[in-house]
Amino acid sequence: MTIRIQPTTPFNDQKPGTSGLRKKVKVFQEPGYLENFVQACFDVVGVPSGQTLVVGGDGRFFNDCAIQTILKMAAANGVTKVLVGQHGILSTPATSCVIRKYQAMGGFILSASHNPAGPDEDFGIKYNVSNGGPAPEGVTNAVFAQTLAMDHYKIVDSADIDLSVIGETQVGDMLVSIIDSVADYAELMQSLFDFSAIRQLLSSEFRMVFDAMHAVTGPYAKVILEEMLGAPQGTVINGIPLSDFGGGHPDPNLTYADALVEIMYGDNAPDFGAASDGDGDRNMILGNHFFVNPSDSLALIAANAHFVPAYAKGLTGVARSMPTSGAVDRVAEAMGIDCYETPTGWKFFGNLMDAGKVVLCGEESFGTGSNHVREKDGLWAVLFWLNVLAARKGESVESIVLHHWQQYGRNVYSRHDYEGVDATAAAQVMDHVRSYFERDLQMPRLANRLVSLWDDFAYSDPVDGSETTGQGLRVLFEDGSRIVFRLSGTGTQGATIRIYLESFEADSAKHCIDAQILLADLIAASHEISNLPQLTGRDEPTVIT
Ligand code: VG1
Ligand code: CO
Repeated sequence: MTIRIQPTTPFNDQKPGTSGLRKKVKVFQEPGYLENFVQACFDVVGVPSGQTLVVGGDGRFFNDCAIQTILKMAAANGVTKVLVGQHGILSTPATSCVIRKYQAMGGFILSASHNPAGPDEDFGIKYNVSNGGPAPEGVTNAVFAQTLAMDHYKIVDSADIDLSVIGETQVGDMLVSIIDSVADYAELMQSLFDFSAIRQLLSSEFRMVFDAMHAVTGPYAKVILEEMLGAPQGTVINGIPLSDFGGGHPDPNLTYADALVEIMYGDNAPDFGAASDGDGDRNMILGNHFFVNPSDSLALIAANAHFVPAYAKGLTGVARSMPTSGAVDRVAEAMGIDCYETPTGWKFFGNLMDAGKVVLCGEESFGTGSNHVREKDGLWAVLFWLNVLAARKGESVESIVLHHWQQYGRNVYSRHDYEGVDATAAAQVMDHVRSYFERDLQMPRLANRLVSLWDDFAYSDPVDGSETTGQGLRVLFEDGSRIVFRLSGTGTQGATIRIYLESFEADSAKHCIDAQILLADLIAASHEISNLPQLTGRDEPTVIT
């Protein structure tokens, strides 16, 4: 095996965002761009001998090319063995599962999640560490520093391998094992949930539909829902992964999963609908004419965990990202368990799970998961809901949510996204919020409420003590309501402003009222303190959740 030391020059824009490095495909296709980042990861994590690496992705355009390059670089960097999903396919949670099961040193996930795919769209790469979770900030910061100092990368000159055939082959001196993309993950799911109860539910009158949005979850959902659990053929729609996701935007929300929304809000709608995103870590849960807000879904999952075999023995604790509503906090309080509040992004949950402090985690952005892996997990959430629906025989999704609100009260919640905003205008919006509060120390009244605190959210990791700052501007009101402003860290074009709005409603007579109506005064206040409409020229959000 001849290792080639290829001279290179640094790129100055390889700082990983909320979830890895995401850029246009065209950027990743520039000579050395992918290679520099991969080499920086190897340089930072080191490659002790005898180690296994996992590589897979969501099947988007450039997935297979990138895998061939990574394999040649892994061989040159001394990796002993690589596990690759067949056709280069591994969902994000499946990659996490495989890293853990085979005690790999870590893995590369090739995905830009729900960002559109294709030659002119987005690509992404993320390194996950040996616990199966995204590299923590200490590692991603070190990788970024390393990218700024790159002068060479290592690669072997060998032919591309066939990713379509399960079995073993070699790249240089390194063994490559092409594995079934679904099997390990499906086995893990079977070990967590009551499959026979779900099978019974799916063979009854109960009807469901799962929208894989032409992204990675198609093969997983077909095997698990249709083959293992006996759901009728056709339960999984848009189930074939396409390199451009069929031209769609596989973000499971009310705007982009419009085909599913139409079915679930149409005549003769099924009892249960769900969708996942590009890389399979997000989920949207719908009932017949009913949308489950992801923050509520996390709270419901926690409150109903005793119905699910793997969680029946109780939860040590739960965690949510800061912008996620406090609905799960109320469940944790009632259960007498700890609830942690972290910055946005799954990398902050890993330490808490490894330390045994939390079992369930969630984000308002359609992400829920548990310590079964170290990523959020879309199909896991769907199976959780199915297990709960099977256990609470005959109850609809809507009635389960309404009963939950009756018991705990409702954390009325919404997120407004302004996508593709000019980056300078987005920065001005954030500055406007800061200066609104900085101009006098007296806490103002807004939306007929007294502001009790405003800050830029900072987090001190309770396990390793690491500090993270600048995670979103929070305006907290005395009555528990909140407005949060954050700039997205996953986009590739301009900026996305996220405004998160929350208030608490104890009165069940008001629980059926639309969140946008209940939050109208906070929405108006958010515009007043940010001057967003004037600064961005937008009067409507791109996406409302
Ligand atoms: C978004 C979500 C965040 C999530 C991240 C990665 O980040 O808000 O909750 O963890 O995407 O999810 P941002 O910085 O754009 O708000 V995924 O499914 O893109 O891997
Ligand atoms: Co995703």
